[in-house]
Order: sequence, then structure tokens, then C-alpha cells
Amino acid sequence: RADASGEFHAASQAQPNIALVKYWGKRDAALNLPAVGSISITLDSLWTRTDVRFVPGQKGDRVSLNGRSDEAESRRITACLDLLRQRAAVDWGADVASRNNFPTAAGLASSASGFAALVHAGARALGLQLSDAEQSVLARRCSGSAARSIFGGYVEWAHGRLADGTDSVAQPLLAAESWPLRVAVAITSKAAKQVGSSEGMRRTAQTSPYQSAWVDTQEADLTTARNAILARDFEALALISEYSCLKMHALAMAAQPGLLYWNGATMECMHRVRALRQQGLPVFFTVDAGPQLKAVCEPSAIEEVKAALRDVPGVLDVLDTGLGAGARAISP
Ligand code: 2P0
Repeated sequence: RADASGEFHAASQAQPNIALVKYWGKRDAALNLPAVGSISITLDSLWTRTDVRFVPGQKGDRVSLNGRSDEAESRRITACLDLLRQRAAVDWGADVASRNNFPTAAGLASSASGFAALVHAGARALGLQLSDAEQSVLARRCSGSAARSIFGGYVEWAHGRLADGTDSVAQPLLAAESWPLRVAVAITSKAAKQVGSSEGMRRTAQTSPYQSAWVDTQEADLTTARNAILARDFEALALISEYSCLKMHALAMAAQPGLLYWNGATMECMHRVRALRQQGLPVFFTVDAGPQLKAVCEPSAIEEVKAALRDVPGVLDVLDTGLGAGARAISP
């Protein structure tokens, strides 16, 4: 299985994705099965690049993230590599070097691109011939949203019916080129978030009185968003996306203690985006488990959207990206 130079080595790139119909909650924490399906867009100019080298005989993994080591992240990476080692029936340690060109762990879905790139590179390094769907299932077990970053463009991750989770997999709905929307990301804080997504979801499911309403209403939202995407109906996608975002945050805010992922600037950005849309600009917002605001717009609106967000007090920076492809090989 080794490559031409006798090494078990590969590198891959994956991009973060942003959910328009949100994933929040698990029905099985061990297999990382979601309580709800979700729909996302994969971005293009933000990326994770990950290099994986398995070393026969090596005990344990050596992990470098943006040039540094982090014990908690290394444990998650080892757990993910264990799934690949199990498949390949080897017990070799790996050297992993991964970097992002955007802030890690601040609500920019670094775990989505990170684990999608890790599974993609790790599978190839071991010579495993995995389909995209199989990679999506493995990435899901490492971090739920990573299931979606295996694919590009508009992606749906299914709730699934099977107890073993093999059908809780992402699949593409529409290629990025078929509806090339743009995304402006307003960075309102560069600090790592205080409550990670897994802990936030656990607390929400245990204590939020809105959990069952969230689960019960998701199928209808998925249908609405899927239809809007297939019809390329911007206004319909705007309404369902803002609805799902605000519903997820209301659910999480009602946990005990309540989860507050926004800061003041996040809220100001939401008002600014709503005002722009009222003026006729094709733009809507979404916010994940962190304080950054993502404004999704038609290409013609991107400069005006960026300028408006830059103008909001508390906005530190505005990134700008299109929609991109799924996980893929790069030269090591
Ligand atoms: C999403 N988020 O659909 C939702 C919306 C954040 C808010 O998926 O525990 O890092 O690793 O499965 O995927 C972030 O959660 O959580 C997330 P785990 P993940 O994008």
C-alpha cells in the first residue's frame, strides 16, 4: 500500500461549510448521529491543509496544528485516526501537520474542514479505497459537520434511519458553479469560544424546553431549503436560513445555563443585513456556535455587503469567499 517512495503519506485540503439549516443535537453521542438533518454550503477561499504520514512501528501520534500542539485537539485527532487504523487493520502511529488560513475554534467551522481533510488524507495514506459517502460517514464520527465538507457546493447531511449510522451521510444537492453565491464573514472576535459545540448540544438537549419542537420542525425546514436551492430561489433561501439560524440560537439560549454565542457586534450585523435586504439587496445572515456573522449574497451585492459590515462598530475584519469544492488531494 505504500507510495512510490515507500511511505504511507498523503495530504488533502478541505474547506469549511456553513449550515443554512442547522445541525444542533445528537441522537447518539458515541456514533455522533445527529438529532436532525442539515443543509450547508461549502466555502472556497478558507481552507485546512493536512499532511498525514503513518509510520510503521511508531507508537502514538504526533500532531501539529498551525505549528503548535494542543492536547485536547490531539486526542480528537487520535480518535479519528483510530477509525482509519481499524479499517486498515494497522496500529501505526501517525505524524499529522494541519494548518488553517482562518481563525481556529471561533465559530468558523474549523472542525468541519479539519476532520474532512484528516479523513481524506488519512484514508489515502493508508491506501484505503473509500467512496465519498464512506469518507463522509467517517468524518461525521469525528465531527458532525465534517460529514458535509467532504462535498462541495450545496450539501445535505441526512438524519439517517439505521442504528449503526451508515446512512447518516452527506450528499451534494447542487454544484457550487450552478448557483455561485458569495459569503462575507464578519469577524467580531478572534478568541476561542467558551463552550464547544459538543458540550453546547449536550446541555441544550438536557435542559432546553424547546428541544422537541426543534427536532419536530426540522424536516419541514429541510424540505423548504432543498426546494429553494434546487429552484435557485434566493428570497426563499434567505427566509428559511435566517429562520433556522434564529431558531437554533433561541433553542440554545433557552438551555440552563443559556448559551450566548453572539456578542453585540454580531447582533448589530444582523440588523445591518436585514436593513440591506429591506433596501432590495439580495443578502441574508447566518450565525453558528460563535460570534462571527456570515452574510450570504448574490455576487452583484458582495462589495456593498462587505462595506456595510466593515462599517459596523466591533467588526474587526471582513473576509470574502465564494462556494467551493469538496475535500481533495494536494501534493504533500
Ligand atoms: C452546523 N454547528 O450545522 C451547526 C450549527 C454549529 C452551529 O455543526 O460535536 O463541530 O463535532 O459533531 O460539527 C458545529 O458542531 O459538532 C456545528 P460535533 P460540530 O454547522
